Amino acid sequence: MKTLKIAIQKSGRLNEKSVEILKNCGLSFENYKSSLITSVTNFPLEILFLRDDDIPEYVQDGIADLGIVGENVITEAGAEVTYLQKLGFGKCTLKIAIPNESQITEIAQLGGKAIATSYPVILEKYLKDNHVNADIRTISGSVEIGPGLGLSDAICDIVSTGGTLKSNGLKPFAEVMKSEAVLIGKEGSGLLPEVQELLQRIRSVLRAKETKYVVLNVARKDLEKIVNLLPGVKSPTVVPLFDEDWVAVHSVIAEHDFWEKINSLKAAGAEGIVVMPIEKIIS
Ligand code: PRT
Ligand code: ZN
Repeated sequence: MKTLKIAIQKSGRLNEKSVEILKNCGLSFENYKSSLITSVTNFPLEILFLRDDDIPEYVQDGIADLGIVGENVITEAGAEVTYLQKLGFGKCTLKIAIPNESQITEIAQLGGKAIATSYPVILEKYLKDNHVNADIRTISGSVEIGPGLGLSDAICDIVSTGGTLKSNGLKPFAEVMKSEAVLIGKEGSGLLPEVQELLQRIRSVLRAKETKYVVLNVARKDLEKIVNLLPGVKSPTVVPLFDEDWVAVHSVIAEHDFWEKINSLKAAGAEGIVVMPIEKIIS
C-alpha cells in the first residue's frame, strides 16, 4: 500500500477540527505540536503540519497527496487541485466592508476607492466581474484597521460573527465568497484506493454528524403515524414491548429539522423519546 501524506494546519482555526475529523475516522496518531510530520500507526498515512497558506501548493506539487484547508486560501493561491469533500467547519465569508458613516450604497461607487485586503487575487476578480476599477492595497494582517488609519476607504476580509467589523466601526457591504474547510487532493489522487478508503471514512463521519439516533415508545394504534414521520436509514426498526399494545421504534433523524421532527413525533403519540449521537454511518 502507498503511504499517503495529508497536509493540515499546524496551529490556528482549522487545526483542532482537522485533527478531530482524522481521529474520528479511526486514525491513531500523536498530535505532536512541535514536529512537522507524524505517522498514523494504523493506516498508511503521514500527517504534515503546515501554515495554511502553504497547503494548496504542497498538494498541487504532489509533496502532499491530500490537504485540509479553507476554500478562500485555495482560491487566493490559484492552486490546481481537486476538491474531494467539503468538511462543514471553518465556515466564513469573504466580505467587502465600509465604515459605518460611509455614503457608499452601490458596488459601482467603489470605483477609484482604496480597498485594503489580504486577498488581492479574489478581490481583483470580484471587482473585474462587477466592472469596478478600484485600488487594491494588499496587507498581510489587521486589515480591519485600514479605514481608521486612513489607509483605505473599504476593506475586504474574512467575516464570521461580524464582531471584528463592528468593533472597528465597519459594516458589511458586499459578499465576495463563502468558504469552508475542504479536503483537497492532487489532481487524479481521488482515484487511489487509499484515498477512496479515507474518503469513505470521512463521509461516514460527516453523515453521522448530520443525524441523531432516536428511540421512542408508541402505542401500536399510533405506530403507522410515527413510521410515516421516520424514514430511518432504510425504514425504522420496530421492537415489541412487554406490554403488547406498545412498541419501541428505533430510527435516525436529521439534525437540521430535529426539533420540528421531535414535536411532530410527540403530537403523533411518541413517548419516552431518547436521542443519542451517532459515531459513524457506513453505507
Ligand atoms: O498560521 P496560519 O497561516 O496557518 O493561519 P492564519 O492565521 O493565516 O489563519 P487562521 O488560523 O486565522 O484561519 C484559518 C482559516 O480559517 C481561514 O483561512 C478561513 O478559511 C477560516 N476562518 C473561519 C477564518 C475565520 N473563520 C475568521 N473569523 N479565518 C479568519 N477569521 C478572522 C478574520 O480574518 C477577522 O480578523 O477573524 C476575524 C473576523 O471574525 P469575526 O468573528 O469577528 O467576524
Ligand atoms: Zn495563513
